[in-house]
Amino acid sequence: LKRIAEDVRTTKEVKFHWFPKKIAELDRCHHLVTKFDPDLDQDHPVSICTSLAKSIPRVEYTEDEIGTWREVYSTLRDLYSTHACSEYLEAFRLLEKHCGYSPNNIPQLEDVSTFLKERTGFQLRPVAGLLSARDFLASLAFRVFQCTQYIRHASSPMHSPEPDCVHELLGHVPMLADKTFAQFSQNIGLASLGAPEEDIEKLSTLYWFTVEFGLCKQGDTLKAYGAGLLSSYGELVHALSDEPEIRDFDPEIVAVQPYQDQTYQSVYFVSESFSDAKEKLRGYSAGIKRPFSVRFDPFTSSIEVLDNP
Ligand code: HBI
Ligand code: FE
Repeated sequence: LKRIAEDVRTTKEVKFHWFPKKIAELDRCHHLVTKFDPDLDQDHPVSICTSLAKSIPRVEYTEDEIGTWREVYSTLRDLYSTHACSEYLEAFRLLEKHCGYSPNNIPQLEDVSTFLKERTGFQLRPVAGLLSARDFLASLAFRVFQCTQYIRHASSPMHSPEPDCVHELLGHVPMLADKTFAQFSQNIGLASLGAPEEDIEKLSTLYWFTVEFGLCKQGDTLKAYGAGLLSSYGELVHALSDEPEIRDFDPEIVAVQPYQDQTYQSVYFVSESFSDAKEKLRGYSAGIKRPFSVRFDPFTSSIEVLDNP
């Protein structure tokens, strides 16, 4: 947007939030938010290597940590065949075969990242905790998923108030191996670039009710694809019971649906398919007011910015 930068006196000038145009600029998208009790975070690494240029350091998890993983993994795995969507099940099978997914091993982010790159071009980047919504969404525009590497505390294996590697590896990673879902995720990211704060808020809410807590139709049944569901035994059972309200996915409605993150959701949204969700999101995103449009160039992994006429 040189025209705007150089010609600041034009009456057409519109201000918008800085956003990364090149993948290397994601180094500037690392703003952490402390939403939860910082005392719970004491044993998280304070500084970790997050550069995309370097490989992700391998972590040697302790026996205690592997014990926590084993407990969650074994419990959830039993539910997946009846509760997870087919795209998830297919990727999970491959992850067990090729990526060290097993009850006795916490997969290494570097191996998982290599796997995802081959499947959908998504890559992982280690991050120290909960990022600002703007930074987190911006990375999705580049098919980068910012991923925690530490595991929840052993005192509550079935619950973590913050994202941890159980949530990322069992919740997010299998879905990011699906082509249509990967495109859907990137599109949320692209819609967020330089968007006003209100739109970031709405896109976060859309992300919440799809990527985190989404359901989809498969044949005559409902299945889960949201990472918050697929990494929580209790909520996965709840979501597919007859307790919650189930509504059709409509971005205009979902974007302003209030939610809370302290207990199970009381409403979930069902997509017909990932292609359908992607099409609906496209329509929604077209309505976000920005003085420019963006296009991802996969050859250079950069964002082309086009001035709107
Ligand atoms: N940060 N590390 C991390 N992981 C997430 O899953 C995450 C985040 N920040 C915000 C966020 N998710 C979402 O709640 C939306 O606001 C995008
Ligand atoms: Fe998540």
